[in-house]
Amino acid sequence: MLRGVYCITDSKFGKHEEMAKRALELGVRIIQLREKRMKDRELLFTAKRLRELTESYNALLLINDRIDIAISCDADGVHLGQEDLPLDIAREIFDGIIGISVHDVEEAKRAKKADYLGAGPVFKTMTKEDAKDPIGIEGLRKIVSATHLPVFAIGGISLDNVKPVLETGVSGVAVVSALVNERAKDFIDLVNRYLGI
Ligand code: 3NM
Repeated sequence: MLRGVYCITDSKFGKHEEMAKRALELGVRIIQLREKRMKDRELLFTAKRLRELTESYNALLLINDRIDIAISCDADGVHLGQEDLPLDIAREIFDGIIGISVHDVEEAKRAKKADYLGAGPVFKTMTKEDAKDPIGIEGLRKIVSATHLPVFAIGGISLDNVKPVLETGVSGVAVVSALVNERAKDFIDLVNRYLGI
């Protein structure tokens, strides 16, 4: 199931539930709740609502950063950055899918016990405030070659630039803004067609 379009919800672009529902209706089967500002209680209730929603579409739900919230809402997985809890500690306390953000081959090799890698930003993105410099298609290709794990490319990916991204051999693409415009369906269809989903 770790293939295809991976939708990250971000409250900058609208309500988490609305973003997730739209993506699910268009055929996306992996949703990540990414929320940096909400109070814990509101975040938990949001996560629980997303859990119900994703379950009804038979889709995966992952929670960004927060293993406690992932456990509490019975999510399928968590996504962790380089500054979050180390992978081996996360494994000890969380029984589910663990994805790790990587920026280069060294980080990809260090994350070899993850279930998947998020590699990026591939292109410049306005969505993540503290995004690093883009790794480009070549940087992505190097990461894909250095790991046997499924790789999701992330960062600035849109209908206009997704083809060369797919050609690197990634398992999928993780996006925020590409799913909040009127071309979202074309984007999903293109990715699914390319990956044979
Ligand atoms: N993480 P968009 S880039 C959430 O490089 C996130 O780890 C990134 O949003 C990373 O698809 C990013 O709108 C933002 O560019 C992705």
